Parts: sequence; structure tokens; C-alpha cells
Amino acid sequence: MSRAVEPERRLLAIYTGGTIGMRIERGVLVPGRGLAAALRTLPMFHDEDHARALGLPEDTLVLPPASPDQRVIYTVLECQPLFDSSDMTITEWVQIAQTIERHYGQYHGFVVIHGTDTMAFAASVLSFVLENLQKTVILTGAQVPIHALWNDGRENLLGALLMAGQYVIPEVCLFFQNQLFRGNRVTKVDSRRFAAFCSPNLPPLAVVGADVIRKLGGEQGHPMRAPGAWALFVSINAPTPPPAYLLVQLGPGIVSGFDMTSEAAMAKLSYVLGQPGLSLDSRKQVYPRLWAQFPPGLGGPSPAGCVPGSGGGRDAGPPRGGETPALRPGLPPPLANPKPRQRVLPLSRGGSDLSQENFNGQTPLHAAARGGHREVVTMLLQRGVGVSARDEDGLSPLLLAVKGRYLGHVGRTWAQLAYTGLLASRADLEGLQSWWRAGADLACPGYDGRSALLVAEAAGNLEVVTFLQNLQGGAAVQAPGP
Ligand code: ASN
Repeated sequence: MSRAVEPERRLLAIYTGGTIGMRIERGVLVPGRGLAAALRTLPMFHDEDHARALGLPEDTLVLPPASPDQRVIYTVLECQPLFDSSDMTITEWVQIAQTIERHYGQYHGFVVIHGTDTMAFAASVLSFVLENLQKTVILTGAQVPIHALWNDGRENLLGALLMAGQYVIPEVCLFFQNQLFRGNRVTKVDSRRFAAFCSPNLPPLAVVGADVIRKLGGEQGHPMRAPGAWALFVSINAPTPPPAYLLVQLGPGIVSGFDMTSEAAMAKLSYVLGQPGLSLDSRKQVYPRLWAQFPPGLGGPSPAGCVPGSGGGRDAGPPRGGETPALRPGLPPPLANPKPRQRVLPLSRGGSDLSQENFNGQTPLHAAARGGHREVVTMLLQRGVGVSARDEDGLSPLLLAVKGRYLGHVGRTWAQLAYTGLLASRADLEGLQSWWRAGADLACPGYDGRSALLVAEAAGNLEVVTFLQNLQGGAAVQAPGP
């Protein structure tokens, strides 16, 4: 990230829709046309005298001077139709990439005005698709339309224009509430507060206050580098909380996502699945090697400039070839469904360290247990992944399954490992009952060799003792599996 030196910086602002430009029509908010005309009336977005002196066309505006020796001139390209971003799919994001490609030579940087609901997906997809990017691309939007008296749209848009205008940041970023984030690191965490986004595993690239504070200095860093296993998918609901762990199943096996957001994992999966002419095995090979953007000198900038890759790019539909039916249940929502709001099954790949912990000490089994993902739990248990590894909060996968009462979902395999003594000592009758319904053998001694009944008797938990004795008395200690 460095300061741009040109006295005149030209930007393309691609307006795709979203709340930022919405207007109220018959009591409801609808995407609003004519953003350039609206911005023209706001002095913070347009210096009419200077524009007239330069003879700028209707769709091109100029910001008032932010510094004495530099002007930011921006052209607003309004998409047709405008979208509420929850209606956008990978097709529209690819079109944005193609728009950037078409205009790449004419502008110093790009601002993508986008709805917030899927902005993190869009930023992640663009970060993969725009290969060899050497110019700034910033996505922004708002929680409240710029036409409203009290809104966040003006600040966000102005901030994005100023950042893209004044700095060279050769990657896809997202600007919101005075923070510039790495695009494939963000997730939407709030649908009402102006601070709608957070970047759970990477601090903002810059924070704007009275000064611009560059958090990462001039360092490019790599957004996607992670030791060991690579993640690809678990489930997506927009907006999602920061994911603890991501799992992917692609054929037999599982990989962990380490600290990727689910949006970035989805984008990466879409990108790799969309690469034409690759076998399933080659796709699996590509994952660990795929970086979102090559730092200069590593991937090598192409002389032709930035090019939307063929992955999420021109060939953006579901993958073709023999593996398609097998992959379909795990396709990320924009590929499998028109709306990215559905749950999808976890996908996986073999050969990774499946006990590897993420930033807060959670293993893939924690995530699978918390989510009640039966197939993944079974697969992990069959591969010998430990059930009692504690995360930073002291929770093991087993405890998560017990707490979440997911035992019925995760089934007999899991239940056979029942830590029933723990439940018995805590007088957790409901927990024991749910283990029993899930098919656990409650007479089976726990990890310490003691049965649940023995533990309950020693602890004096009479209700539990009665329940367990009744089970034994009725010769129905082992319930039928789910
Ligand atoms: N539904 C809107 C969208 O994503 C939400 C927003 O922009 N704040 O298009």
C-alpha cells in the first residue's frame, strides 16, 4: 500500500445496487437509479466548477481536493439491472470482474458499490478471479441509503473513493465504517449497525480517522497462506458469524479451513471447481497451492494487466465432467442455487492433518460436533480424530455435542464414545437420555473405566441412578440406533 503520486487519479465506480442507492417507492426500498445525478448534488462528492473547467461528461464527477496537488475523478457506471445483493449470484460477480478487465487500462483504480448482504462473497470471489491485479479494487455499500438524512452511505462511499484515489493497494478490499479490510477476510456480522463487517483473523489494512493508519504498512502479506490443511466448505447463512472452522469434503476425506471465512472458502471452491478441463484429483491438488492474489514478484504480473481467470470467470457455471453429480451436494450456493443462503453439506479431501487446531484451539471435530454434521463426525471419528481436545474455552468436541444435544444427529458411532460418566457426575439426566436415544451403550465404561451408574452412585445423583437402574432392569440398556 503506497501513496499515489499522479496529480489526477481516475477511478471507475461500478454501481451494482444495494441499500446505498435505494429509494423508497410505495413504502418499500427499491434499488435506485441515477446515482451519479444524486452524487452530483452533494458537494462532498462533486466539485462542479472544476468539472466544468475540465469539461467532464455527465457520468463523470470530481471530488473536491483532498490534497492541494491531487484530484480524484470518477466515472459512475450504473449496472442494468440494479440488484439487491441477496439476489446476486456468481454470474453477476463474474460480470463485475469482466467490467474491471474491460476498463483496466483506463483507470487507476476501481470502486464497486454493492449491497452488504453478499458483499463479503463478492469480495472473496473477485479476489480469486482477478488474477495479477496491480490496481486498487474496493467494495463498499451502506446499511442506510445515502438519500436518508442519517446514513452511513456517504461516508463509506467517500472513504472508498479517497482510498482508491489516493493509494495504490493492489488487491481486492472492502471499505466500511472507516476501516479498509482485505476483501477475502471479511464477513458480515450485523444487519443494523453501521459496523456491519469484521475481519476475524486479520486486522484491517487501514483505519481512517484524522489520519489514515496503515495497519500492515507497505506489506502485501498473503491472505490465504495457512499451514497444513486447507478448507473448503461447511455451511453458509448470510450473514454468518465468524467461522470457527471450515471443513470440506471432496470425495473421501476432509480438510480444515484453518482461518478462512466461509465466504472465502466458498469463493475458493467455486473458483477451483470452475476451472475448465481439470479432473477431480487435479482440483484437489490445486487447493493448497491456490493463493488469492499473487504478491508482486511471486505470481508475476502479466504485461496485459489483470485478467479474470477462467475459474470463477468466464466459465462460471457448475463444474462439468463426470464428477459433477458427485460434487453437486457440496456445491457452494451460488453454483447450486440462485441464492447464497442455503446450507450445503461439508466437503472434504483426504491426506490432511485432521486434528490440526485453528486460531482458538478448535479442531475440525469441534466444528462438526457443534453443527451436528453427522457424516463429518462419523468420518472424523473413523479416522481416529480425538474427541477430547480442548479449545481455548476448555470445550471438547464431545462436550459441544453434549451441550448442543446433537447426539441424536451424529448417531451411534459418536455415541459409542459416550462420555457418560461426565453427564452422570453432573446429574445431566437430559444429556444421558439424549445419548441413550442416540444409541449409546450406557453400561459401557467411560474413558476412566467407570460406568455412568458407578459415577452417579458415587456422586449421589439419585435421579440419574434411578434412570440407569431402570434401563438395566428393563434389559434395554442399549437403545436402537437412530
Ligand atoms: N439487502 C441489501 C443488499 O445487500 C442490504 C444492504 O445493502 N445494506 O443489497
